[in-house]
Amino acid sequence: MSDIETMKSEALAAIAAAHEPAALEALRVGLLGKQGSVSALLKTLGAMSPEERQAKGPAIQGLREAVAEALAARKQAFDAAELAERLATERVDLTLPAPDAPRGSVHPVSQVMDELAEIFADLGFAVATGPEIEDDWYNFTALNMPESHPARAMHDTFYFPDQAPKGGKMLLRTHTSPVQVRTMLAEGAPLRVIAPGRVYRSDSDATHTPMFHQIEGLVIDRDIHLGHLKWTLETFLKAFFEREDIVLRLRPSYFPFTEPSVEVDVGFAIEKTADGRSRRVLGGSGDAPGHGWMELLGSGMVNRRVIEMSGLDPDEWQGFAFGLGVDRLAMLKYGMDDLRAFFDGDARWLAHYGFSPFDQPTLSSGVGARA
Ligand code: FA5
Repeated sequence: MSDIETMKSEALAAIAAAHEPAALEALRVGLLGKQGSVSALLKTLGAMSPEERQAKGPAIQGLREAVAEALAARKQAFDAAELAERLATERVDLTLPAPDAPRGSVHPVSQVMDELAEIFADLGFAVATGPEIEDDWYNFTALNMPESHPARAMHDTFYFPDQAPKGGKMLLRTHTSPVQVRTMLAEGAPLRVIAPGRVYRSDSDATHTPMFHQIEGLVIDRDIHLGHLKWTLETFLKAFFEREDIVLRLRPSYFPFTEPSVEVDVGFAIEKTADGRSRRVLGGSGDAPGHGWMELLGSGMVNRRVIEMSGLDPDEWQGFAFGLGVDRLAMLKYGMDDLRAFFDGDARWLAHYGFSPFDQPTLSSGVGARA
């Protein structure tokens, strides 16, 4: 038997006899490690003449492969045995009581999203979604903002260098309104949907963050008018703030994708709560002494051009749409002052403002958490 054959059978026998992972690892280092015997043999290949290398090379390479394979197979056997032993001995007792103080908490934005979905589901709205990396046709053009339309500049857009499929550029969507177009194109009419999600703008101060959350609402049907929009918003805001004395102020506004367009303000006052937190409580007119108006959302009747570009006949189908800032709603309901803290990831802030995961919002027991 050649030296190499002898080395191989000795190595394979030693690997087969290794009785624990540490012994196997020592063998691996001794054979294939930097100073290992097989590695040393491999290094001799470099100094051989081409003829010699042709004669001895395959045997040396074969030795390395056989040793590596045997080591891997033995290691796999050890791992499988260890797993089998753990499965046989480790147990989780699901009957044990939960810890007194659960450590995780639900972020206020997730809480408010759940509350909104609950309320709108009760009003018969389905949930629609769209991509966060959007095509500028859906984000702008189809919403009646052709290239060089001045309203595009209002959005401080993050663009990608890539070309979009329909020309123009790819971008991070600046609002949830492109989901209006995507849903009309995919599902036709009639429609009653909300589209919650993340949106992005190059903007940062106490009431603006570069990433924030919006929820879009869209109703398309025959004979829809502004009264339906006002009723829907009033009903939703009363359920969300859990009070009947909500007063809305509708102001004429401008969005290229709605006509007429309406901005909605809500009356608020500042109150000290028992735990010392200042909380903005809504209710009553914003013109009452000590009260003010806070802008909550943009809305309006869907522009005929948008209905047309979404593949529907505007003489047959009309609708209303609204878009609101979820983070601002959370601030207003739960009394936070700085929007940037929402995304700092500070565990103390979350412990203070987070919600119990066990407290699910429901319309019957109240959408506000009682944490
Ligand atoms: C829009 O984004 C329109 N798409 C809304 C709309 C939808 C109008 C459907 C008509 C029909 P606007 O840019 O005003 O509109 O933003 C809507 C809301 O998002 C604002 O009222 C505000 O609450 C919130 N918002 C806007 N920018 C920021 C930001 N940088 N940080 C946090 N919230 C923001």
